[in-house]
Amino acid sequence: MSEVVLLMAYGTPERLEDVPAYYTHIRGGSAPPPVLVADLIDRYRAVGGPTALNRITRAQARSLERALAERGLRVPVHVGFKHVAPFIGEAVGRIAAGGVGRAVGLVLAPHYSLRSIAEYITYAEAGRSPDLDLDIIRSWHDDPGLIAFLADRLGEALRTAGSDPHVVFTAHSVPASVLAGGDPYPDELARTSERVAERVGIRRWTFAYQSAGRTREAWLGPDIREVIDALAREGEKGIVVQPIGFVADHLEVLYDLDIEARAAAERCDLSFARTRMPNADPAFIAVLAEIVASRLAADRPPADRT
Ligand code: FEC
Repeated sequence: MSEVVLLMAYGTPERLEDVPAYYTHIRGGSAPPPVLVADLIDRYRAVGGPTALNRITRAQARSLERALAERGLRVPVHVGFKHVAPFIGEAVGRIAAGGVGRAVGLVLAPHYSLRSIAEYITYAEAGRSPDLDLDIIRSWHDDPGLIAFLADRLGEALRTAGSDPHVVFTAHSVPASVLAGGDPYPDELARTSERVAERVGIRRWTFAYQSAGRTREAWLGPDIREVIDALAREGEKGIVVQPIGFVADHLEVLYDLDIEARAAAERCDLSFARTRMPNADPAFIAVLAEIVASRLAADRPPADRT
């Protein structure tokens, strides 16, 4: 039976002209008010234009394909984006049309939520044909390789950050309504944070959400800006932020952390540093290759059957 890997990521608009269509897709087809579109375009401009996310995802896919080949696994790696072309459903449709028997799917976000990995699964299922075994990894938040990689990156940032900073782990917020369905997202984020903190041997750390949407509903908190204010009040002198929910340099890192959160820290006289993002670093690609290779070698766990 022939097998492929489907690597899925959020996607970014290639040009500023594409921002309205992108934003409309993120909102499930409902066009955002012009004021929100203008605000988003301003954020892209502030980081130098559309981000490199699509390029980074493609580089991660190429490197993953090579890393698998080095392990003797000659498996093509396809890319599908959630909000830009090639969309996930189209990628699955092409895979199915090619007569592939099984596709192992990995979302480039380690934590499961109804508003994150579950949505990727829904998009992928929509493109599936009955003959294709679509085997999507639901979560990799406590993969030992991921924890070791994150711990290395945190150690590196702490060594260069100067005097004994407080560590703030972050991830994208989601609407608080997910909790009613028993969403595992907060617990998975806590688990990753605890394991990384334990491995690095730090005691002073906090988890905060970032990038809550511009909608009326309640979003999970605390927000990183509130946490920064609280840490300053408690007498901390500086922070190192590690965005454990993201694996690439994109808008939510380059704007929400490097511009917005840094400004919040500076207003409180806190020093601000951030860990480097994984992108296509060979050590990170080795983590992905290990996760995918063990899934290719195994039957899917019952919990992941869709
Ligand atoms: O670099 C880039 O251009 C893309 C950056 C980007 C990433 C990302 C990741 C996640 N999101 C998640 C959930 C939501 C929910 C809504 C929402 C809205 C936006 C908007 C932009 C955006 N997201 Fe995103 N997200 C990125 C970009 N996201 C732009 C729209 C404007 C704004 O609110 O800033 C709200 C949808 C709605 O209005 O109904 C919910 C989650 C992740 C992390 C997992 C992942 O990477 O898939 C969860 C990267």
